[in-house]
Amino acid sequence: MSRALDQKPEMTNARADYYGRIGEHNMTPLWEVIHKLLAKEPVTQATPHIWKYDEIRELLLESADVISAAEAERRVLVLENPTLRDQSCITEALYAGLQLIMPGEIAPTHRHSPAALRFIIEGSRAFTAINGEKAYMEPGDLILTPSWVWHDHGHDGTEPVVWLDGLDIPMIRHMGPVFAEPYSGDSGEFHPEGNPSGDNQSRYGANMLPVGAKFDTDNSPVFHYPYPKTRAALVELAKSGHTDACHGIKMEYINPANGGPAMPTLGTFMQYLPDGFKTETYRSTAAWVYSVVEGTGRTMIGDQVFNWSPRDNFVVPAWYPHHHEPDGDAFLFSFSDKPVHDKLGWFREARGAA
Ligand code: GTQ
Repeated sequence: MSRALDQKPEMTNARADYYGRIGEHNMTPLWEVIHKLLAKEPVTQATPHIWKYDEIRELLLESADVISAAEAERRVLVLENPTLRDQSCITEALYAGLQLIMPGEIAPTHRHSPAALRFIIEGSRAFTAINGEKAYMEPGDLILTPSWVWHDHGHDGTEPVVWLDGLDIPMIRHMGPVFAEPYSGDSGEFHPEGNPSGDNQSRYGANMLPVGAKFDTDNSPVFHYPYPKTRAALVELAKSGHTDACHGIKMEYINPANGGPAMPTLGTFMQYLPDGFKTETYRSTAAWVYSVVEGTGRTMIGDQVFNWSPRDNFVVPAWYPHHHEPDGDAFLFSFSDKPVHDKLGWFREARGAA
């Protein structure tokens, strides 16, 4: 017979009395909690959830009447997991938010130890400047602001621009080392202009590296991945039939300098689910935040069904079995804490029905 790790010892008066006395010294018996500390399988406090864009868009746009981007520092509605409210997180390890910037507005330069990704949801011609180099936004683009780089946001276009922010704040907060700093240089609260827009892509994003290039971080030197290029690659790959049963055609954005994830703490992915393709059930120790780019369909997470359309965002917490059923061609962006699980040897996945 195998030993069960989930059996609590019986409580007796003598034990209760003893626990009370050791409690006064800030001690507690491991044997009362070991089954929770060492659960058989990953347990998450997070709940699967979808934020339907058409239900929240007006509220999000209304935030522009409530506060300016400059006064807010970052005008963001944080996507809080329903069972982790007031903790500014979408899973135990991940932060997500929807950021709005209006034409002509600015969000001043700052930097922080948490890393951020921006996945553009609506609008055009806003930009993130990284060390003064502008990345102009179009829907479906991915822009990175790795740990400790100066960044500000601005808007040279004519319509509201909204993007999904993904940050590693909760995991860093858990470990301790969150630092943040506003920029104040000779140029005021904005970093001076840096390289011309697009420089990072020509320098590092053409399957070539400048001779003698050296890198002292695991962050991708490419910080802007425009959607048309990503999309075209996935569509071409689908033609050759290299489709994964659990993921369709799914590609990770990488750091061209080391072949690893684009940032060391946040994995970023785009997946194409061709018309008629249903994925097989999948689960992983890593959690997933999805943003629907194109197409409609549904994702079964545990025993719940989440119907999605473009611009919806939904979360698959750790170890939840899930699968996707697109109605036609669909493109889904996702980000995840997977790189951390990989690096530390914790990553596990299960493919197919359990
Ligand atoms: O744009 O730098 O959603 O610093 C949260 C913190 C966005 C940002 C967020 C941030 C930012």
